[in-house]
Amino acid sequence: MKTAIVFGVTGQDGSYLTDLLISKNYKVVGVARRSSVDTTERIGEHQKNENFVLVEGDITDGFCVSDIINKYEPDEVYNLAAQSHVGTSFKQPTLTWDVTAGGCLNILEAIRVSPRCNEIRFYQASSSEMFGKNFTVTSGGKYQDENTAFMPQSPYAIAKLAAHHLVRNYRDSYGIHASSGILFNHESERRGENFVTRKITKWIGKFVASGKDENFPKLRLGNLQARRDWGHAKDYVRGMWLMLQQEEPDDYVIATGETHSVEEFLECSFGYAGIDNWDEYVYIDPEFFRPAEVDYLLGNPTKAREELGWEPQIKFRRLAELMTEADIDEELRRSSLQEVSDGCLEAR
Ligand code: NAP
Ligand code: F7E
Repeated sequence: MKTAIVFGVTGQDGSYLTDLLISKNYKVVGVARRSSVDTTERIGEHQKNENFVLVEGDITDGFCVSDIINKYEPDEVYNLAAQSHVGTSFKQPTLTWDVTAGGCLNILEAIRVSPRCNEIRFYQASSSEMFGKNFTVTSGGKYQDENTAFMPQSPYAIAKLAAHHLVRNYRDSYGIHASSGILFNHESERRGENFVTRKITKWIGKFVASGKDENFPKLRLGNLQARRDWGHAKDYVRGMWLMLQQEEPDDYVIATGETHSVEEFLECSFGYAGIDNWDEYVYIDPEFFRPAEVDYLLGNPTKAREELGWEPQIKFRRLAELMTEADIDEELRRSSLQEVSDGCLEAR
């Protein structure tokens, strides 16, 4: 049985990767930082599984990272932990740097000094945000791939780029089997609620559960013109695993090859909920504009398709529908539970 350590196990990707690894009969050691509240909702079902171990750890603490790697003797290590919100990175740049760049360095160092250095395969969660304002232009259009130059636009993207270069440097310098997945935006029913797609579908769920109350507070958003290449997280964690099954480590773009604006996501998700006039429910709030924006992302995943055999199963429209449906169901369930509990209180 193979052992995998997943840093960032409580996050969106950590939970889907754990689903995948457990289904492939791995022992999974999930690392979660200490919190005053329970953060394990997304991995709840695995906690009873004998092949899953949850350990406390913070990637900014190098000794802690080293201890975990030495204790569990992993075959594979996935670094999904990060301060992953781009907007937040402008407000907390130092923390973002320490976690997102420094954390990756701590893991690489722990692997380098480990007696099992040559047996461990490492995955780093790199990001399309590293391309920032850059794209490659050909007769076929403009896109980003593994050869596009980086021009990061936020403290988050700069920290990710530092980590990306560290991975390449440790691979070249010490022969570590370390790969970076340059993943474009991927979302899901488990996406954090302050990323734009989930913020929209969560609002729709609550609005529908309110009975489409005309006094319901508007959805406050920033730049609706930004374009992203959005896929489903479940597909993307398969790409991570495939990278570590290759004989040689390398970097790969994982994307759907389609680009859509935030406005198109609004049209699609509101439309799915039977609301055609989405613009009447949205308030443009300067609070949600960023000091610097990434306007256009469109990934070219040819290398991943040809070398890993990776293909996305879920694309933009289906993604928006799945997320909207899940949030409507969840909010209707919550409000009916609330009605039952209110009824019980009244009956007392
Ligand atoms: P996420 O939901 O924000 O999860 C981030 C995880 O990192 C959470 O488990 C979080 O723990 C953990 N974490 C934060 N600081 C930590 C620390 N100091 N020590 C240990 N753990 C810490 O992000 P995601 O969407 O799953 O993304 C996974 C990774 O891929 C991240 O590195 C992200 O930057 C990168 N990425 C994401 C996308 C995307 O579109 N989703 C695209 C490209 C790259 P808590 O639960 O305690 O907060
Ligand atoms: O923003 C615009 C915003 O925060 C998408 C992370 O997973 O993917 C993610 O980063 C776009 C931006 O994702 C709101 O300005 C408008 O143009 O959902 P987001 P992101 O910044 O693309 C990359 C690949 C990662 O690596 C990151 O970890 O939507 N937008 N109005 C808004 N964004 C937010 N969050 N909230 C708004 O109200």
